[in-house]
Amino acid sequence: AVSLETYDYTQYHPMNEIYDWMEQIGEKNNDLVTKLYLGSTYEHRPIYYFKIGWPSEKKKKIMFMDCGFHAREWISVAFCQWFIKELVSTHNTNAILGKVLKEFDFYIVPVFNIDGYIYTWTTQRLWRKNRAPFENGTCYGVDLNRNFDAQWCTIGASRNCSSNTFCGPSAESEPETKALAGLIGRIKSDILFYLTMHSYGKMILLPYGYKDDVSKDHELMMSVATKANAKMKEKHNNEYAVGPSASVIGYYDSGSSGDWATDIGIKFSYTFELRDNGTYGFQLPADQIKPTCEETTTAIMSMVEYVHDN
Ligand code: ING
Ligand code: ZN
Repeated sequence: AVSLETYDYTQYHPMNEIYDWMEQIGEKNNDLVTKLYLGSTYEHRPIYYFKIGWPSEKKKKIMFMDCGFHAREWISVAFCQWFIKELVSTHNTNAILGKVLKEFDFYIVPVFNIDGYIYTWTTQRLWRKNRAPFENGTCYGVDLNRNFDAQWCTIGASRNCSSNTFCGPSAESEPETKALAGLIGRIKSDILFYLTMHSYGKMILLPYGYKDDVSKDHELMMSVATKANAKMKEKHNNEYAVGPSASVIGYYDSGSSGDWATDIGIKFSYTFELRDNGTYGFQLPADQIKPTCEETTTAIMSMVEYVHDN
């Protein structure tokens, strides 16, 4: 078993270590952190999320964040762990964070696609989808970021189960999708931010992916993201591309969680594509975990602060 005191946030970790870590970080910080059950994966593993924030009389806003949608995007999983570590270890020394945790609850899913993540450690490093079998076990996996009920499978997704963008047999067909959409749907009126962390490409993507239209809060969303990007640049002189998904990526995608979150009324829905630009791609070297997580933390805290102050 891993120990929280010596847990190395600058390395990638296999799922059994992350499960250990989740258990300990919840127990050791139980005044601030609650570990909760989200649901089960296709292969019956538990998916957990963390609720992080101080108890309050007032109604709190929620910043919802998920990592590890896509199995091979290891930096995303490393980021959620880093971010949780930052929240629990710096709230005493960081005055802004102390304030933020009184008004916001962070809901964080550190590893969403657990079956896929394990598969990238044991069998195939570049696996993307979940591990549900189709057509008598001749092909595997639904792209969980094409399985949401947002113009499901109309564009930029495939009906072929061997495709990397297989949308599944129906919207929310997968237990992972159903669990996440269920939780978000129940608390959506309190969610101010929905952030979904992917890699790679160095982008902050705004709605929409399935059409050229933008969110009704587009101007505000752009200024929040542009400010966050500028703050991020101060950290390691790294900049991301900011803009609507369809125009920044250059193609359409349907059924993504970011579009779905926008369609159910969540105001600030951003899809992050973390480092890098393709030099290492999904296999980002471990020595970039620290700078990537530092700059991304800066960006996200800037977003919360902006909304907090304005
Ligand atoms: N990229 C995203 C993907 O799901 C994306 C890009 C963003 C698509 C937003 C649709 C909406 O394909 C990665 N790296 O997974
Ligand atoms: Zn992804």
